[in-house]
Amino acid sequence: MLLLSAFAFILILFLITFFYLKGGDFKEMFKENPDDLKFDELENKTQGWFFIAFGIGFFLFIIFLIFKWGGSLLPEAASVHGEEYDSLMLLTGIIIIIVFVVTHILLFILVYKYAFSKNRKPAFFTHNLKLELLWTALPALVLVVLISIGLFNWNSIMKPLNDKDEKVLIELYAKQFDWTARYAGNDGKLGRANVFLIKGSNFLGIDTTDAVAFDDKIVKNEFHLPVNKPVQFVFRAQDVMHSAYMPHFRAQMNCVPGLKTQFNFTPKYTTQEMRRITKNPEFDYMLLCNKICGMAHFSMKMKIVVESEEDYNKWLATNQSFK
Ligand SMILES: [Cu+2]
Repeated sequence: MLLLSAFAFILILFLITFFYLKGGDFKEMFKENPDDLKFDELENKTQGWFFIAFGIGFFLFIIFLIFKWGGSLLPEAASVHGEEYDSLMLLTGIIIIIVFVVTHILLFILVYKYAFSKNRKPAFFTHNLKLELLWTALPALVLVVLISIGLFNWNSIMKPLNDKDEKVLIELYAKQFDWTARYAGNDGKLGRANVFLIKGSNFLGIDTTDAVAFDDKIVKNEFHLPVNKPVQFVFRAQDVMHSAYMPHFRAQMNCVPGLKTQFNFTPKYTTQEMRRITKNPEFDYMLLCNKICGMAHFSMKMKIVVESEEDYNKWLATNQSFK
């Protein structure tokens, strides 16, 4: 309803402006000599007021949108690195909002203030060093700060876990159109695998001669993670590019055929805790595909359950080893 009235408001403003400038008046705008112009001061002032009114309507609409849709943003990050990620996002958002508000207030007010007047000649200058320095250096400085923070965050997030680190090692395998998780098993290592070895029920192309692969566990439909323990992910794709997207953990990585990619994060909240935080008893973590990879791309998802290490170990024990 509010949305409709906002549109109606804009439409009415547009119609008033249109009928106000009756057809022939448009030609007047393009006359070369200002003395030939038939516009009077009053008409220009009115146009200026229309702009102010439009500006106010525009800002009211933005405020309405923030209240209406602001709540549909992602909940609090559920991974340790997600906090850094979110604070950078917040900083970027604050800078953008300040620039947006200031430039738009100026836009509408300056149009009103400097409407055409016969008694005023526009200033003419070809170059202003101070001005150019200001609008080059200021955005450059802001970008340097944002990008530096981003690079530090990126490096700390992307650093692969050490071989000696306590961790869970999981391979996420993408194909049109589902996900498969492979757990490293007791040896903490994933066996060799290659798409050229795919045959019959061995749809991950696991090397059946590699003893390291024997205790690997293949999991479909949903996979589990222990809370507060680093998880090292390795990604593979069979056919086209996919993208492993786990929005609640602020994690996304491309899955590329013929190439292994990796990412690690530490889950901070169990599914149960997140249900309390989001006040949604049906909340579930999800792994989604975030590359449009074909007709059934939308259905390419897998549930993630985060639980205590004890429950996680119990669940893992119910899954069979590869061989
Ligand atoms: Cu996909």
